[in-house]
Amino acid sequence: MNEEQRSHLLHSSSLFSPPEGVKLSYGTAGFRADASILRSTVYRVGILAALRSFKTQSVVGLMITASHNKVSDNGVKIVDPGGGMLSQEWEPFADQLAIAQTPEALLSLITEFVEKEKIPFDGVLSLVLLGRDTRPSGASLLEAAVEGINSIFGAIALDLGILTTPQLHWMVRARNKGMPATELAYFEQISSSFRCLVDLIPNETERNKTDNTVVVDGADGVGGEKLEVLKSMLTGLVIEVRNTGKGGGLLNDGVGADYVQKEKVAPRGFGSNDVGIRCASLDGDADRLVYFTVPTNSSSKIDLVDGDKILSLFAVFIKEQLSILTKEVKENTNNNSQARLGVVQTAYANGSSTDYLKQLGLEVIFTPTGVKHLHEKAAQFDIGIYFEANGHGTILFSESWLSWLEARNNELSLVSEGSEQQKAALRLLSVSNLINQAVGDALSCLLLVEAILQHKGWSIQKWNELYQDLPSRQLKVKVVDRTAVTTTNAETIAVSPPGIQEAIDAETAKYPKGRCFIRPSGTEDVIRVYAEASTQEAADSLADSVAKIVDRFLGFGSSNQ
Ligand code: G16
Repeated sequence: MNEEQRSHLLHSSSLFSPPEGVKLSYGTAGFRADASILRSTVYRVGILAALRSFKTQSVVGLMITASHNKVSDNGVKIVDPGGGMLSQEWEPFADQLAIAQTPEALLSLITEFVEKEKIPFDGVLSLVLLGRDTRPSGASLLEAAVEGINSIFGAIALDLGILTTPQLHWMVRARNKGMPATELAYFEQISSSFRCLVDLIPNETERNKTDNTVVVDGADGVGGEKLEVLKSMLTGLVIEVRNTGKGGGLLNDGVGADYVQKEKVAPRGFGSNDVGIRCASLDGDADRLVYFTVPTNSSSKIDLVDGDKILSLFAVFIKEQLSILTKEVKENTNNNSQARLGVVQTAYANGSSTDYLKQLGLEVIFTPTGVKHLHEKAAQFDIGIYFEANGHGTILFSESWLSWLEARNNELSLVSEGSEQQKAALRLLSVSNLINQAVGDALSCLLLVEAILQHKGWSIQKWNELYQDLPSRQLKVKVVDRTAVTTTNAETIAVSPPGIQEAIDAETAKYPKGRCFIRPSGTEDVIRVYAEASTQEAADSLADSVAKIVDRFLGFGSSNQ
């Protein structure tokens, strides 16, 4: 970096001093905190994004969102060139940048890092695509990000306005692949692949068995707004969107996938008129999706169809199509096309879902919470399906297997156009175009769920009967310092503070089919507690007792759930 660049950086960063006494870190999905303290962090992430683009000589993304968190929070994260999360190798640098106290300290960190990483500046382009959700704090934080990007000479910031998080991930990936990367291209791709899947449904009788209406809770966020646009491009599906954000409702307040999944109650705007209807809920930035039905008895909990069930539905469908395809391949050619299909879950996955997936003969892998971990593992399969119970997930197809599939489809269209095998190949190709290959995406997952239900002629009730969830309960506990809890074994064992895991084990042993773990949240200042047991009362009681243990070891003296 030359002298002019250094003094430009010093001047620019002097306008964005970090808040005193706050130490933020690049958590499960970037930096998140109360929006009022985020300007300096977002500015610095702007710098980081510009450097990442120079380093990779590709387009990267910067998203301003706090997704499921309350409306007064906000956050920022980087999208890597492939469309996934920022490489974890760069996270420690992000943490250091965020806490540098003075412009000089910041400059010295950047200079050192640029040298260490051998980041080229001359003659290469740096382009950062920016998006934000509908939070009121988004516009001013976006300005801070642009300032950060502009503080690095040669870096260009391109503001794409209000987007869902998965749309930005999709656009970054598309742009780097030389494909059209506009919002319209996104809508066209997912709506046309949905149409292909519906056109390939075996016969009219099957199709007509499923009611083609779904009612969607938009969490009063960006997802509802975008779904209104998408639905006008669809045929064969009727979508009613509620909580679109236009009726004065507050983002994520008694609405949204996180609320519905954790509390197991219907969101605002859903009630006795909706009993038995297929309903779905998006989260604040539309990267999560869960389904539910409203029960007859207004005081009881909803029937939740969570991320594990979405994963199972996808797995059943993909496996079915693969077996049609590979049966034919084995009979007629020597080509060994057996795709390696695997699934990835986290410790939050309901035990029954894991049993079910294993019974299907699938390889199941566990990772810590956070799409960045699941995505990495899923990418090791030819077809990798990953989902968190909270509804965040997608299906990844390897480039090499997709090339084989495309070639196979071309062959089949010459020798047996319209055969069952060719239809299976076309369905799998359509799934790969519909489902977001960059990150979990509620809108594309919604369309895939709807296409599969129509294909199978299943109601939501039939889908929900794939297996029966073990009763579970999740709680949050406020503690003095959540970093005091560290975990191992995909977050199922607490390593510190000493003695806490033994106390949890002793409590869990009292409950038939009991399972319980704790972990520090990477998006909220809390410890999360997850408990599973043979009855709902037992799961509630186990979660309560363990929350008290957490409070005893780390809390303020009284459980705050
Ligand atoms: C983010 C991550 C998810 C994670 C969730 C909760 O979701 O993308 O992978 O499950 O946070 O994380 P934690 O339990 O660490 O707070 P979102 O929808 O908020 O972006």
